[in-house]
Amino acid sequence: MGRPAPFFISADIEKPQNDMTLDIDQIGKGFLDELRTIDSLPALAVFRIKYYGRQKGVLTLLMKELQNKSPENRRDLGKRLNDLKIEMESAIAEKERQLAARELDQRLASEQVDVTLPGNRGPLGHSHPLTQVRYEIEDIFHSIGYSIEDGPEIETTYYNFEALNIPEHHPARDTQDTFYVSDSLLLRTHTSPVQIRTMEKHCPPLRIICPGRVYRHDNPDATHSPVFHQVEGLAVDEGITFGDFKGTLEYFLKAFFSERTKVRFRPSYFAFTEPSAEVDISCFVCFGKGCRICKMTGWIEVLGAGMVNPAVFGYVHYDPEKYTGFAFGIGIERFAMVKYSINNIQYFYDNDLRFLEQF
Ligand code: 2U9
Repeated sequence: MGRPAPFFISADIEKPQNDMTLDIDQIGKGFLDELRTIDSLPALAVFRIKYYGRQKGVLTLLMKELQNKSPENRRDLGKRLNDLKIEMESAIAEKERQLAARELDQRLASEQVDVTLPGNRGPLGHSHPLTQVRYEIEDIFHSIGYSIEDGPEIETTYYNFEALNIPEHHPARDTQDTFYVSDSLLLRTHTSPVQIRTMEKHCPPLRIICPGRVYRHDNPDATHSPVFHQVEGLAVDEGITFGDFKGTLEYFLKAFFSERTKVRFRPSYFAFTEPSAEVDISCFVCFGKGCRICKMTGWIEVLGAGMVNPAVFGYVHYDPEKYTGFAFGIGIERFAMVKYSINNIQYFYDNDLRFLEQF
């Protein structure tokens, strides 16, 4: 706690007159000794009161004592006391400056900000995994000359069925359980109507993909949802062959899944394509040996496709003798599930961040 307070006590003031000179010298020395031990501004404030306090300050009491001195002694002692007072004031002011500077240094050091540290980033959002997969599919087709088209989600039975070679009472209408808005309006069951509308507007050559939401009257379960997403594609030109069809889809599937992917075309049936095919990729888990993912077949079905049925060209007034084309349909959810080994389609719609944050 520093040194003991200097010797001065009020009783000293009652000393004989010739002792006062000595008091002044001793007080000056004691003052400086004690001042050296002061190491904070609050302690300095207390110290100042001790010497300058109005009632019991050491200097105040000495000043009062002067009145008891003879006039000649009073003048001399008064001058000495005044000098001491000035010296003490300037010593306190200097000490105050030093302490204030030191406290400022300490505060600056403790509050120092390292501007080179990286900032705190807030959590960053990103696109939904289905949107990411859609963008990937779009990018691949865009890079080989396809453009993107879209159209209405509420469609007429003409564009959704008839123009696609699915007449009324055709069994194919039953295979796509439909939400009807009225007798002739429905929620589109595929994005194929967009291709019909585009062909109505543009002459060949045509290379388009049509991404979008589609609706089917299915009960939700691990592999079904009444609303899901497709990217359908269509290429029409003179001289498009089955080889173009196979080559384009093989290129796309290798680009999307991996270069090592093998592609297999199995015969199938769709009213709007002839011949039609279901397209499989080699299992990326067992590479064709057979495992749980590919149900021991070595293959995973990923999309449906085929050469455009010439009957469809009749509806849009394209000459079927001059033009050929191929078309394909991709389920975005199916692609995402295969690519990321997701076993329940409902995860895409639950909006559970623990799932979404993985993408
Ligand atoms: C026009 C002509 C032909 C589009 C095609 C498929 C085969 C197909 C399914 C894939 C998974 C639907 O989402 S899914 O369930 N699609 O198998 N889609 S051919 O053929 C067209 C489209 C438009 C004018």
